[in-house]
Amino acid sequence: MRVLILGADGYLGWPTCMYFSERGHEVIGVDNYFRRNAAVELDCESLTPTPNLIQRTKIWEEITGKKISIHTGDITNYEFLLSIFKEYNPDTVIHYAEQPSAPYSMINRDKAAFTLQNNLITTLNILYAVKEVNPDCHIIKLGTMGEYGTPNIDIEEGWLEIEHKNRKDKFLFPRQAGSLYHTTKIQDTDMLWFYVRTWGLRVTDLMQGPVYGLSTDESDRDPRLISIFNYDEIFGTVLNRFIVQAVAGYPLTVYGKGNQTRGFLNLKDTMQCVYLSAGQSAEKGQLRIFNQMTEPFSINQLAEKVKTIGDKLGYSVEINRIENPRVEKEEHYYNVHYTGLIDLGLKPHYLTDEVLEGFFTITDKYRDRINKDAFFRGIQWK
Ligand code: USQ
Repeated sequence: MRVLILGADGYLGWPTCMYFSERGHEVIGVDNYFRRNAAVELDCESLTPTPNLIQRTKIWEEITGKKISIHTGDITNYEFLLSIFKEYNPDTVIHYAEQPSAPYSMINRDKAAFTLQNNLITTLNILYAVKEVNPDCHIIKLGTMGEYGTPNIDIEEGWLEIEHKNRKDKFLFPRQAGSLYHTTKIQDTDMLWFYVRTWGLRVTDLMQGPVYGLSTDESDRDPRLISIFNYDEIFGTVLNRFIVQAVAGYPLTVYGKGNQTRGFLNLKDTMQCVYLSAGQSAEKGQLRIFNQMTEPFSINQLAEKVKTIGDKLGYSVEINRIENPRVEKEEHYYNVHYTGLIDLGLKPHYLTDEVLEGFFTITDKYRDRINKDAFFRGIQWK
């Protein structure tokens, strides 16, 4: 495959570049360094020191002999994106190039507008470039489990069959987001579905839950290959934050009652899911949706797990229930169907005690870089 990875510098983007390259595919990575720059602006930089993409691809080539092509630029610029499509004519494009943070989208009007503009225009540009250069190119798009919200019914895998006045039809599962960021993902899904129906494109939309972890088989070869890893309130996901908080001796920040439940997955499983989706493409004219998670946990369950393992390893972990800065249900029904990726061949890495211990060990190596001021500033939804 010739794979174009948009958002190649990110937490998921760079490990995905290595994952495909390692398996013999031609990889082209593109990024505009939005996240790095935003993290500098907001004083919440990565726990891990990460060379830029050009430097990282050199290290990757040194170690493996494999090349990854890198282009720096913004894909909201259609001419730039089109030139990349024309130069490489990819079989698969993986779209990670979005503003990925719910809290970021809630900081103020400008950040909300940026999120809307960036996320929707990048998706639109990809659809147009695919149509113009090669309508057969498979689009893999990172959506989010947060598109569904927390409805009081089972969450199906993307679609819902509805019977109404003795007639039946299948629709996108009802979506109701909990942040403006999540709303843009719903809008993306709707846009993808429109162009799939209209232009007959092939699209896989991955409804991914919060990802955790710092280690992949590729990055474990050399610390310089490790991914960007945020643990701050804005760009860090909850379990990643809890581990760094535990290492720093900072009480775990459980928001509200802590009974919010989400579907989690290991970084290694994101790699597998995207790779399996690429290898077994959606059909022409199909919007294929997978729920990309491997285990549900409540925030309290995660905090307890981190405390148990952290205490065992000699950290003294405290749990602090703080007033929830977000507007979300803190107690709700949550039963998600997620068999599609297992059917494609996913072999999950579950959150065992060993996995958590390994996570503590690798995080501890970077403890001197922890900026405690980044843990909590209280970005309010209201
Ligand atoms: N939470 C805490 N304490 C914290 C941080 C978060 O209790 O210190 C709670 C939140 O209130 C929320 C849950 O943990 O109920 C998940 O929060 P999160 O920050 O880990 O995840 P979220 O903001 O929803 O976004 C992350 C990714 C996003 C992805 C999404 C999947 O940043 O890109 O789309 O996870 S999902 O959560 O399923 O929508």
